[in-house]
Amino acid sequence: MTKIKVGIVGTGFIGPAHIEALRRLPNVEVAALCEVTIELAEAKAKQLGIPRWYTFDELMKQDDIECVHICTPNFLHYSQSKAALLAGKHVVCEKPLAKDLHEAEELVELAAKSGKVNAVHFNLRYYPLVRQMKTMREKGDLGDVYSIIGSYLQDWLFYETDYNWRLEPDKSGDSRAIADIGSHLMDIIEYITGLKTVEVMADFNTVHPTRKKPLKAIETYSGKMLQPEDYADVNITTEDHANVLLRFDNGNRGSITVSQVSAGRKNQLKLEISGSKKTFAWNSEAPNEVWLGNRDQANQVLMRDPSLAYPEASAIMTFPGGHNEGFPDTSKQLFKEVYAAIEQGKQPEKPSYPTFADGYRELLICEKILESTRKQAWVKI
Ligand code: SOE
Repeated sequence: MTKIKVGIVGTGFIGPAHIEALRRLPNVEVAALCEVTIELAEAKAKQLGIPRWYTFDELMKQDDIECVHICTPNFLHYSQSKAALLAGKHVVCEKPLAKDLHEAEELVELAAKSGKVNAVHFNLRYYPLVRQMKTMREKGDLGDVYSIIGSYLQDWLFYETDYNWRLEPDKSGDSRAIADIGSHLMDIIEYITGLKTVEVMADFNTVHPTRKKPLKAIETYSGKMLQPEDYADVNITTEDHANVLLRFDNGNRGSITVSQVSAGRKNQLKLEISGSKKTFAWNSEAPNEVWLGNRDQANQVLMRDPSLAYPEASAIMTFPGGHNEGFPDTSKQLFKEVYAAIEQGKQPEKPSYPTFADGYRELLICEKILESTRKQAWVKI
């Protein structure tokens, strides 16, 4: 069997997560990586056990590399995805797809013209019980959606001494908490319910208007290791915390809260979707169970188990019930669907995985949320 050769662009927090997930697929070989300098590329390749290493431009010239994964800071996603498509490669890009809507639009068009497979790493869709909730809704088990309450809370930016490139708008964009984690939440809300968000009213807060920037380079989540003398003061303009009211295209309402300064909440997405038949409640920190709330009978807890779920959801489970699956499995399941398409050589008409068009949609929602907090008014999407 010839395996599909893949190149990884960027090796911070998420690049190695892509590598691990790809290594669990039988039809894929992680053949190369690239970094900003050839020295760093070599060091990372040796550390991660990757046989070939390059700078970005050199990686693009490798004809045997069929697909690249863009795992760099946000401001590079557009130029690197564009270059990869122009070099004739399939592209899996981290979210957000680009820094603004114009860039994202261009990528959607370019990808469509190229016919190459394009995907965005909205991996939370691949928690099996997220797919189960979507399938239950499609089969009518939820009924009409009455209300949605969501939150995504983290604490890795809790202290003013916590720092990362995501705090710098020129690298990350003008929104932070909403773009970084609110985007996942907004994506799975639309994915599960099938509704479109049509209007938003947002209120942002920057809890730490000044932060202490480390004087040496650090990677996502590793700032906890620094000492006080290693910092300089920096003004922060992006949000640590945001509340957003939502109106959906069925006329009903919802709200989300996102925060990167909630002590003890490491990486918790919670969702409560109430319909005319029941309520779904799910928490990403305990992803192997979903609570099903009923008005006229006892509430239920459905555990992730391929023998209990709809086939659409058990298709993305590898292990039996009680053998918990988590964050690393989500990327594996997403890539499994992406590489099935790559085997066919082109983007399918109706991809099962999130595409550049979904990346565009998320940027559009985030941009409207930003506009709303600036105007302190409802904004239509
Ligand atoms: C950082 O906040 C981050 O890594 C996000 O960028 C991811 O999308 C999410 O998985 C966890 O947190």
